Amino acid sequence: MPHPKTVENMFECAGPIEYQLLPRLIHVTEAAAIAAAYQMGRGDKKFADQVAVASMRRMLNKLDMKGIIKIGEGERDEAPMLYIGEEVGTGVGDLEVDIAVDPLEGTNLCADGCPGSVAVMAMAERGGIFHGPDIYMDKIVVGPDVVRYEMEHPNERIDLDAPVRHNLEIVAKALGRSVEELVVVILDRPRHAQKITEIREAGARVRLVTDGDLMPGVATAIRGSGVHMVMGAGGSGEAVLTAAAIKILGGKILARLVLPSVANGKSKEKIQEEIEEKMPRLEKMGITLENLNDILDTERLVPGKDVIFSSTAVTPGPFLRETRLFGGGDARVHTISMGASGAVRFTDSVYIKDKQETPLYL
Ligand code: VTB
Ligand code: MG
Ligand code: MG
Repeated sequence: MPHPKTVENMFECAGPIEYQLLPRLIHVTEAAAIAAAYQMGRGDKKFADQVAVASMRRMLNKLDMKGIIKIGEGERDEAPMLYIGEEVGTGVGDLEVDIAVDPLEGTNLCADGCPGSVAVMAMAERGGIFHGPDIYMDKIVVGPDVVRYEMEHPNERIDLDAPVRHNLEIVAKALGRSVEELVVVILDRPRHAQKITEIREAGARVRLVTDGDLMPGVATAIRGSGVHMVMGAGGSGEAVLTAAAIKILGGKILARLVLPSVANGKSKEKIQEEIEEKMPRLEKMGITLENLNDILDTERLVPGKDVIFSSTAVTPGPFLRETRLFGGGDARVHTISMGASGAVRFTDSVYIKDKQETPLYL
């Protein structure tokens, strides 16, 4: 997708998905975020998730497209809505779209009223989104400064297998600061104990999050967000959604599938059992025991050309304000949305049902 030099040639640069669906995608994540915001802090993460899923699905079904959920709420038998393979959209028109959704990313955070929960989704043309199985992915996420630095210094590259210190030093040089000044976001999990120690020993600062490493990944590509790098294993769906945004923003993600049993240190028998259970599904996606350990880069995770992404904050995030609720169902929502042409929008939207009854709170 060519990048626009001016706003005036934006229309020519945007692909059909971006042109036709991006303005509507914003409303899809906004609606899901508002639904979830009503459940914020009520301690019921399942219900919060459920209302976000239902809202997102109703909105998706209003869009003129032939959409298929590629990353969703799980397999058909375990998820009643937005399951992998579900067809969404009106079916009108000729847009064939692959979709990745996380209607409420950070369900615990929302239920506890803590920062970091969002409604998020991405779309691309058919085949444009990696739809691996729902197992962990280890990853490193960095912003566009690092990509530029790598182009200028071909021998210095971020490497998932390199010592943590090596990667931190590259990020520090790319950002023109010291390792001590970097902030690395990582999920606070026992599986990351070693990595957290290594990051600290290398001198960088760690921000542990109890959940939600997707938006911090996006934040690495946004100056002033205070996040320079994301590391560690999280959901593969979350990694692919991160990849969609990071591809548009010119950053970089390196990832690798991790069988859950390995990450959780289970017994050998249990590991074998789980591999056997997961392998048929993996093989359908071209993943075998031989290439399971391959590095999946941004292009492999999101090969699509006409990629769009939208995320609306339910609770406050590194660069988005939370959804605020006013009288009678009115709401104010903060969203980041973007398309492959390079158009990135931060929208601060207010929805008023009755102009007489509710004065505008701006
Ligand atoms: C990961 C992470 C997500 O849930 O999927 C995590 O990527 C689940 O990991 O951002 P655990 O199984 O260790 O809890 C989130 O934190 C929230 O969906
Ligand atoms: Mg979810
Ligand atoms: Mg999630």
